[in-house]
Amino acid sequence: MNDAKSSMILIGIGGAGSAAARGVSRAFGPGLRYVLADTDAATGAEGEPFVLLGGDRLAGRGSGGDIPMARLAAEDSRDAIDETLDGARLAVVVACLGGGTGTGATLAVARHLRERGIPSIVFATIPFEFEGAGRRQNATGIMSSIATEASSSIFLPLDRLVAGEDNMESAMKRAVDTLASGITLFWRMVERPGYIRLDPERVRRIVANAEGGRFAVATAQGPDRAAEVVDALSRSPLLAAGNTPARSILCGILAGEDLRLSEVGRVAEGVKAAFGRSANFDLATVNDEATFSGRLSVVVFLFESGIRKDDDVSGGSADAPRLRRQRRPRNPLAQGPQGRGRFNNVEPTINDSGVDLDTPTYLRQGVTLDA
Ligand SMILES: Nc1nc2c(ncn2[C@@H]2O[C@H](COP(=O)(O)OP(=O)(O)OP(=O)(O)O)[C@@H](O)[C@H]2O)c(=O)[nH]1
Ligand SMILES: [Mg+2]
Repeated sequence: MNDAKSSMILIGIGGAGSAAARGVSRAFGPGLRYVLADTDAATGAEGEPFVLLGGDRLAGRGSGGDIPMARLAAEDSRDAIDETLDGARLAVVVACLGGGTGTGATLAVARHLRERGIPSIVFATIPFEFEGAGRRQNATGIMSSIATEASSSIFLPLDRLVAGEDNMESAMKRAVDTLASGITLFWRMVERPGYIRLDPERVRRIVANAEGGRFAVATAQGPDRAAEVVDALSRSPLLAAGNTPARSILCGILAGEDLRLSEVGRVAEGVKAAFGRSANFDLATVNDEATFSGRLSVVVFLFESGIRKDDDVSGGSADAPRLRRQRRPRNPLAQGPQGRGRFNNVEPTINDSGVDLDTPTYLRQGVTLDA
């Protein structure tokens, strides 16, 4: 169900991106404003808010993995997308990179949101290793373009999202569940908080001024649950990013009514100690007595750039010119310094289809070289 009053909208793109957005909507319950967008007419269930991308171009049959086609389809459908954006002040986009629509349409939608002056945070997964080099190259070839268009972007390698999972089917399912639970928590921190809430305008400013992002969720129960959660988060591969310090930290605590004040303090202290005391730190709590009695779940979002601790965040909103500033595209999978010597921090060459031409041709075309 859509809540016209909400200024945050969730946009699920492509088959798997739409499944993740639907998962968030189900977990949140009524009131979450969302829309699904796909080139495949079968994605939208009856009664669901759904935009069919590229109706004339693709006739609802999906893009069949064609990234440039999916991107054109999304551009064709800008008016239909616009109809869903009325009054939106922050867009959360979720997509799974690798196929045609989740990859190509996501870039087009992120660009469209930027042109409309709506800050966006894109959650995008990178295919599993077992999906093969082609799909992974589709994803890695477009990441820096998406990072440039979106206000902030969080790229989640599926392998890291479910590290340690061996069974393929449960890994697939758990990956989407983890992604959906992180976004659900984000939503609840803003729109259905417990004792401490995040101000939606402040979140909007953080996202609008951020660059790279990371997120992870950890859950524990028992007397030491706060310390265990902090320990798990500080070791999470999803939050590790070489030497890139976090500039903004959003921390959400989900618990039942047994949440103790000392636990809130311990989590806040532990997260600050793990991810940087000089970063801007925002905390929210979310109550969930029905499912969370005894359990404590903490989500941490790290943004590599954002409003500084001493910035004035009291008034105003992110302005469109700021959204249009040039960003330095980055390789979100990189764990350390990017590039060396004269290639350090060099802008990649991206063609009109979003393909990174600095990637060697043999890699882009999936040619195997003899050793
Ligand atoms: N975890 C998980 N990931 C999935 C699942 N299905 C697809 N994916 C991931 O999502 C990526 C994109 O697949 P789809 O969403 O099917 O593709 P699409 O965006 O609809 O693109 P086209 O159908 O080619 O237009 C895949 O490469 C996988 O990494 C799933 O059931 N679970
Ligand atoms: Mg599809």
